Amino acid sequence: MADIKKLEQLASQIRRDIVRMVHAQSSGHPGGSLGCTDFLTSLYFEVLDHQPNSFDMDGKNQDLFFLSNGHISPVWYSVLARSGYFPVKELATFRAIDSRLQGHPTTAEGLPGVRVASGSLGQGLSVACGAALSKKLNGEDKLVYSLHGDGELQEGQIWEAAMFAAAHKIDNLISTVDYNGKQIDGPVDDVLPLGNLKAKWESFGWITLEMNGNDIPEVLETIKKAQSMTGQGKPIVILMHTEMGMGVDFMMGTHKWHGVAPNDEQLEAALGQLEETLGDY
Ligand SMILES: Cc1ncc(C[n+]2csc(CCOP(=O)(O)OP(=O)(O)O)c2C)c(N)n1
Ligand SMILES: [Mg+2]
Repeated sequence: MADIKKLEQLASQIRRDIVRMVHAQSSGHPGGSLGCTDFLTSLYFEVLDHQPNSFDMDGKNQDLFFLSNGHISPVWYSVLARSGYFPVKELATFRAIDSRLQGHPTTAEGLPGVRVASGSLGQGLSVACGAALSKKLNGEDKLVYSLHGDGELQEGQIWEAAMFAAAHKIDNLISTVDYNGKQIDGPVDDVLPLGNLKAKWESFGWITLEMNGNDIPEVLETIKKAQSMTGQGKPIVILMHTEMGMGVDFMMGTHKWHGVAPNDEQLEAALGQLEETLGDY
């Protein structure tokens, strides 16, 4: 039985980390990070069968996660650190020269938890398909998870990978779309509409679920449902409705905080809305 209160406290601390990291370097992406905090907290602290203290690139006999929308690195780095992949105090080096915590994750720095570079949108689903297929070929029963932005779905490579996954019956893969309706330049519907996204994924041969990504109990319940549907010959995608900037009132309801850092006053205002539960780094 998941301790929801504990996960919510973790999420509050992780949101503090996000705004503090981005503020400290005056650069980074708070909007999508705050929107995906509840999902990534649930995934890393409750769902994944993983070994944070003995990281290796292969991740054999572990569940794997691939972040495809790499610009939301602040939330991922905080979740990785706080789940034990590397020291929490290293979050203070976010985006610094020679840091292991580059603006967009790369493997060159050797940061535990990162198995592929991301930030160039569209590539992560192909990577997740390859990893999931390898697990099947190796006879492993572990699962592969991936996260994608909704704006990211405008990349053609996503749909090549979607076709590939269905054709090869990759049924140990649970992908999630951060369906916040927003991207760097404005509403997704204004930039390049996705149409009926559920129908689109289903027509590509995927089992398609939906959830409110800012409701931890619903996230856990939906992932559990997705897990129960693995092994049925089809890949699974969860359309996750989120609010960009969730948790900080002036960052919500707009795409403007996709990649903008708060100034000193805005940081104070943001921190005033996010309880410090585990101690700041
Ligand atoms: C291949 C590629 N093209 C363009 C960009 C620039 N870019 C960075 S984030 C972004 C918007 C992505 O929107 P979405 O996936 O919805 O992320 P959100 O704004 O919701 O965090 C774009 C176009 C990129 N990183 N990679
Ligand atoms: Mg988006």
